[in-house]
Amino acid sequence: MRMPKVGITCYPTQGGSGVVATELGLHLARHGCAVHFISSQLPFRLRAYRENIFYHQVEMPQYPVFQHSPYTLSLATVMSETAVREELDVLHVHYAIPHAASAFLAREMVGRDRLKIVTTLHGTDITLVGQEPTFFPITRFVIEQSDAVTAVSNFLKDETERVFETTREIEVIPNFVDARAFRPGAKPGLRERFAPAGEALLLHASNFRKVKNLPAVVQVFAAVAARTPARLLLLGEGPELPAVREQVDGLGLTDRVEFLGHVDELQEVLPVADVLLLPSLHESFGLVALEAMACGVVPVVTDRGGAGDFIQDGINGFLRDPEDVDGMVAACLEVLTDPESRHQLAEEARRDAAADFGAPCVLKTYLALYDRLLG
Ligand code: GMT
Repeated sequence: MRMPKVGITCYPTQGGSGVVATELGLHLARHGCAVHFISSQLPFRLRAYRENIFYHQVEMPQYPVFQHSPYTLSLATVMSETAVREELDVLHVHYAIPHAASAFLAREMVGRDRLKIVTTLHGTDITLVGQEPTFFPITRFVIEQSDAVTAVSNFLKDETERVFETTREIEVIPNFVDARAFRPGAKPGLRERFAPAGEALLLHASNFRKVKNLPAVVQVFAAVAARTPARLLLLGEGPELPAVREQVDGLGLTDRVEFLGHVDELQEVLPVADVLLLPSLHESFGLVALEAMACGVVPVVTDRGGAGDFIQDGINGFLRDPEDVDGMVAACLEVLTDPESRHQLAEEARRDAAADFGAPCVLKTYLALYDRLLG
């Protein structure tokens, strides 16, 4: 069987959609597919040479009449040129805006019969950005025009159908975790470095946007730390960071909260934690919660969104309303003060993440989709 040649476009920075796209490309390449990343910057997990992986940089020329360089057009050009030169079968774009629009233009230039577009919806492209009045019609258009559309959760599929009133078939293909990299067991000495007196460790990782509901992270931690010795690790950076620092200082928690900034190798830090907190206002999937589960860390996650596809409340983690601070505190305390319950939750979490959401299982689903499209 000939393996498909796939072009992948994503946001190359630390966001979950970029992580999923990059990991998918790496797994496809290991499987024998030629994978061509087309992006403005090398995705951060691709920094070493790897067989079957190619990178095509999209330049953004500056010109005096441009107020803003038209990235969407430059991307479409590199997509179409790469598709012709490398005989790509599929352009798989992650995040609809503007990637699916560029892919649409590229396919028009190359020929509809020669190139297929797969658009994977990740969340904010539908729940936030896509609903901006200036983007709404084009988001709906590119969803309709893609040869296949996937969403990372049932929640996101339903939201897309509801908001865009589309009848386009949307296949749910969940995010996945590489359970060989994300696994229990912290590096020797690392847990002691973060919790020198043997305190419990809570962890939150995100891009520190409003949607992540950071005030709740700090409130939950404050209430937990008042009842049991604990520390909080905050990973990531973003616009809400100054407000979080202020809240932490205001509550007198400065010496119990550690800000680690961007951490590329999340799998090295996650296993030190007891609990992962993700109380977002909504979260289409919550990849970091799945990665935490694979490391045997118990997730306490928002119930608004798609996390219910992989978290069973009280069995392998907890789902709580993002405003239910007391409920999240109670869930954390159950994990931290009842060793038997903690062991069962963590073990179940690790098993479920690796079995149903492990990379090999989800990779097969994407390959089957490409196969169907290419006939
Ligand atoms: O969470 C973000 O703000 C980043 C965003 C992205 O595009 O990287 O994350 C979205 O896609 C991730 C990967 O599929 C999902 O795990 C996140 O839940 C989703 N974010 C939201 O829905 C807020």
